[in-house]
Amino acid sequence: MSATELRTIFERPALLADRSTHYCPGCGHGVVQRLIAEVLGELELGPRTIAVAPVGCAVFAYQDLMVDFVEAPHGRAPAVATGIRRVRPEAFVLTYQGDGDLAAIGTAEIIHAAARGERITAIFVNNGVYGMTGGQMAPTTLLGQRTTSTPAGRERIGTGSPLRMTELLAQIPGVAFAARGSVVDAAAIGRTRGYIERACRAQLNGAGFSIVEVLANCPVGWGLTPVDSLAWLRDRVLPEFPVGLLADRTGPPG
Ligand SMILES: Cc1ncc(C[n+]2csc(CCOP(=O)(O)OP(=O)(O)O)c2C)c(N)n1
Repeated sequence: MSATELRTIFERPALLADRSTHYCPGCGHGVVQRLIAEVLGELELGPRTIAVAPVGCAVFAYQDLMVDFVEAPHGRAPAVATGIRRVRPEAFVLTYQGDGDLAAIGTAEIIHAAARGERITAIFVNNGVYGMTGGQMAPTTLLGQRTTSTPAGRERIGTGSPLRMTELLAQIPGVAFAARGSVVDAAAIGRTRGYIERACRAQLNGAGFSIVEVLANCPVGWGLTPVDSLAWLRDRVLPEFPVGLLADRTGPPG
């Protein structure tokens, strides 16, 4: 290649909106949304995708991803996605929720959608706090973690322990695929992309409910710089929420 020849090595995925991000500097949501845009594009699912957005910072998926969206506040995304899937069987149905929305406000909806084996794909961004409303404690907040509603650190007595939602879901027979990844570094982001692709394929194959939890950083909600928030994610969050495959029932019945 001569010195004047240029080669494209990095592009914005076609399904990611060409606009400035709404997110705070260093926020993990944008990375997750880029991965979704890449996978939906690769699988040529853009035109037939109907996604469901939640409350919280996660809601901005509806303006960042160039697919059709329905807004379902307060944890009801899996219920709304169920309705969409049933009246539009040809659609590819995706939900995008934060941990306050999925693991607190909408616990019943996600568990029963999984129990019914709904053929929907859930992307669950776990940043350990209620980001949009000011960094309050979520069910996923670590013990000892300071939040605006636990200023002395979360204590087991009174507020319980971090809830491993995806492990809970993984043991339900209707769950075809469940995995947890993170955005802590480039290698982890690559693995998370692979999980999102496998979860989408599980729906395409009619295997059942699929979910990918993504451990993400919330620098503002955690009161840390973006760099320090990634160190916290690596050193504190990952040991409490092990990444990896949690369930794969996509193969032929044994
Ligand atoms: C009935 C009701 N309860 C609470 C809220 C406030 N609220 C807005 S977003 C949100 C949760 C956000 O947390 P999370 O799902 O973790 O998403 P993140 O912002 O961290 O992405 C809450 C409780 C509301 N708008 N209405």
